[in-house]
Amino acid sequence: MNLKKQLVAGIISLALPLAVWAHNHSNLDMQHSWIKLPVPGTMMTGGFITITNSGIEDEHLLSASSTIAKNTELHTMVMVDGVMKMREVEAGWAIPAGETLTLKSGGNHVMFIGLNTMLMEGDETTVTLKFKHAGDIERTFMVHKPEMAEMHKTEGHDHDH
Ligand SMILES: [Cu+2]
Repeated sequence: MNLKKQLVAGIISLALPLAVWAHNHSNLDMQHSWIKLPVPGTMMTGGFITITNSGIEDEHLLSASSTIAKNTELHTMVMVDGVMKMREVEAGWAIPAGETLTLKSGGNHVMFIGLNTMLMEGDETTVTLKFKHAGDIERTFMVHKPEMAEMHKTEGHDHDH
Protein backbone atom coordinates (compact mmCIF):
# COMPACT_ATOMS: atom_id res chain seq x y z
CA MET A 1 0.00 0.00 0.00
CA ASN A 2 1.50 3.32 -0.97
CA LEU A 3 1.41 6.38 1.21
CA LYS A 4 -1.51 8.00 -0.59
CA LYS A 5 -3.66 4.89 -0.30
CA GLN A 6 -2.76 4.57 3.35
CA LEU A 7 -3.77 8.16 3.88
CA VAL A 8 -7.12 7.64 2.15
CA ALA A 9 -7.74 4.47 4.14
CA GLY A 10 -6.91 6.37 7.29
CA ILE A 11 -9.34 9.12 6.49
CA ILE A 12 -12.11 6.65 5.72
CA SER A 13 -11.58 4.75 8.96
CA LEU A 14 -11.70 8.05 10.84
CA ALA A 15 -14.79 9.25 9.02
CA LEU A 16 -16.88 6.12 9.56
CA PRO A 17 -17.08 6.20 13.36
CA LEU A 18 -17.86 9.91 13.12
CA ALA A 19 -20.80 9.19 10.85
CA VAL A 20 -22.10 6.55 13.26
CA TRP A 21 -21.57 8.91 16.15
CA ALA A 22 -23.49 11.71 14.45
CA HIS A 23 -26.35 9.36 13.70
CA ASN A 24 -26.66 7.83 17.14
CA HIS A 25 -25.54 10.36 19.66
CA SER A 26 -26.06 13.83 18.38
CA ASN A 27 -29.16 14.37 20.51
CA LEU A 28 -27.42 13.87 23.83
CA ASP A 29 -25.21 16.59 25.19
CA MET A 30 -23.13 15.46 28.15
CA GLN A 31 -21.27 17.74 30.53
CA HIS A 32 -19.47 17.69 33.87
CA SER A 33 -18.78 13.96 34.08
CA TRP A 34 -16.75 13.30 37.20
CA ILE A 35 -16.19 10.75 39.95
CA LYS A 36 -15.84 11.68 43.58
CA LEU A 37 -12.37 10.91 44.94
CA PRO A 38 -13.05 7.94 47.26
CA VAL A 39 -12.63 8.50 50.97
CA PRO A 40 -9.43 6.58 51.91
CA GLY A 41 -10.30 3.07 53.00
CA THR A 42 -13.69 2.94 51.30
CA MET A 43 -14.34 0.71 48.33
CA MET A 44 -17.14 2.74 46.80
CA THR A 45 -17.81 6.15 45.35
CA GLY A 46 -20.22 8.09 43.19
CA GLY A 47 -20.15 9.43 39.64
CA PHE A 48 -21.98 12.45 38.30
CA ILE A 49 -22.93 13.86 34.91
CA THR A 50 -25.32 16.27 33.26
CA ILE A 51 -27.15 14.89 30.22
CA THR A 52 -29.32 17.10 28.03
CA ASN A 53 -31.64 15.56 25.47
CA SER A 54 -31.69 18.08 22.66
CA GLY A 55 -33.59 15.76 20.33
CA ILE A 56 -37.31 15.54 19.63
CA GLU A 57 -37.71 12.03 21.03
CA ASP A 58 -37.75 11.05 24.66
CA GLU A 59 -34.66 9.16 25.86
CA HIS A 60 -34.02 6.97 28.87
CA LEU A 61 -30.84 6.22 30.77
CA LEU A 62 -31.14 2.50 31.49
CA SER A 63 -27.88 1.58 33.22
CA ALA A 64 -24.19 2.28 33.56
CA SER A 65 -21.16 0.00 33.51
CA SER A 66 -17.47 0.39 34.20
CA THR A 67 -14.29 -1.57 34.75
CA ILE A 68 -13.28 0.22 37.96
CA ALA A 69 -15.78 -1.54 40.21
CA LYS A 70 -17.41 -4.89 40.67
CA ASN A 71 -20.85 -3.30 40.43
CA THR A 72 -21.90 -0.08 38.75
CA GLU A 73 -25.43 0.95 39.65
CA LEU A 74 -27.79 3.90 39.30
CA HIS A 75 -28.71 5.32 42.70
CA THR A 76 -31.04 7.89 44.14
CA MET A 77 -31.25 9.40 47.62
CA VAL A 78 -34.30 8.76 49.76
CA MET A 79 -35.23 9.96 53.22
CA VAL A 80 -35.69 7.04 55.63
CA ASP A 81 -36.61 7.95 59.22
CA GLY A 82 -35.02 11.35 58.80
CA VAL A 83 -31.79 9.96 57.34
CA MET A 84 -30.76 10.26 53.69
CA LYS A 85 -30.04 6.84 52.24
CA MET A 86 -28.96 5.60 48.84
CA ARG A 87 -31.21 3.30 46.91
CA GLU A 88 -30.73 1.57 43.57
CA VAL A 89 -32.96 2.75 40.73
CA GLU A 90 -33.31 -0.31 38.55
CA ALA A 91 -35.45 1.40 35.93
CA GLY A 92 -33.02 4.28 35.44
CA TRP A 93 -34.31 7.72 34.52
CA ALA A 94 -36.31 9.10 31.64
CA ILE A 95 -34.85 12.11 29.84
CA PRO A 96 -37.78 13.70 27.99
CA ALA A 97 -37.07 15.61 24.80
CA GLY A 98 -35.63 19.01 25.59
CA GLU A 99 -34.95 18.18 29.23
CA THR A 100 -31.81 17.67 31.29
CA LEU A 101 -30.96 14.84 33.67
CA THR A 102 -28.56 16.04 36.33
CA LEU A 103 -26.69 13.49 38.42
CA LYS A 104 -25.05 15.39 41.24
CA SER A 105 -23.46 14.99 44.62
CA GLY A 106 -26.22 14.52 47.19
CA GLY A 107 -28.76 13.52 44.55
CA ASN A 108 -29.11 10.94 41.81
CA HIS A 109 -25.78 9.36 40.95
CA VAL A 110 -23.88 6.51 39.38
CA MET A 111 -22.62 4.22 42.15
CA PHE A 112 -19.38 2.30 41.92
CA ILE A 113 -19.39 -0.54 44.44
CA GLY A 114 -16.37 -2.73 45.10
CA LEU A 115 -13.68 -0.55 43.55
CA ASN A 116 -10.96 -2.73 42.07
CA THR A 117 -8.53 0.07 41.39
CA MET A 118 -7.03 2.92 43.39
CA LEU A 119 -8.58 6.14 42.09
CA MET A 120 -6.39 9.23 42.38
CA GLU A 121 -7.11 12.90 41.87
CA GLY A 122 -7.08 13.66 38.14
CA ASP A 123 -7.46 10.04 37.00
CA GLU A 124 -9.70 9.51 34.02
CA THR A 125 -11.81 6.45 33.44
CA THR A 126 -14.39 5.43 30.90
CA VAL A 127 -17.95 4.76 31.97
CA THR A 128 -20.43 3.25 29.53
CA LEU A 129 -23.92 4.68 29.73
CA LYS A 130 -26.70 2.60 28.21
CA PHE A 131 -29.58 4.51 26.65
CA LYS A 132 -32.84 3.13 25.33
CA HIS A 133 -32.45 4.73 21.90
CA ALA A 134 -28.85 5.87 21.56
CA GLY A 135 -27.52 2.56 22.88
CA ASP A 136 -24.18 2.37 24.66
CA ILE A 137 -22.24 5.62 24.91
CA GLU A 138 -18.77 5.74 26.42
CA ARG A 139 -17.93 8.81 28.40
CA THR A 140 -14.75 9.88 30.19
CA PHE A 141 -15.15 10.68 33.88
CA MET A 142 -12.41 12.50 35.78
CA VAL A 143 -11.70 11.85 39.44
CA HIS A 144 -11.95 14.94 41.65
CA LYS A 145 -12.41 15.94 45.22
CA PRO A 146 -15.99 17.22 45.57
CA GLU A 147 -15.01 20.87 46.14
CA MET A 148 -12.76 20.77 43.09
CA ALA A 149 -15.60 19.52 40.92
CA GLU A 150 -17.93 22.18 42.29
CA MET A 151 -15.40 24.85 41.39
CA HIS A 152 -15.14 23.49 37.88
CA LYS A 153 -18.89 23.68 37.57
CA THR A 154 -19.56 27.08 39.02
CA GLU A 155 -16.49 29.08 38.07
CA GLY A 156 -14.99 27.07 35.27
CA HIS A 157 -11.51 28.34 35.95
CA ASP A 158 -8.36 26.44 35.24
CA HIS A 159 -6.56 24.27 37.71
CA ASP A 160 -3.18 22.68 37.61
CA HIS A 161 -3.71 19.16 38.82
CU1 LIG B 1 -25.08 5.32 45.83
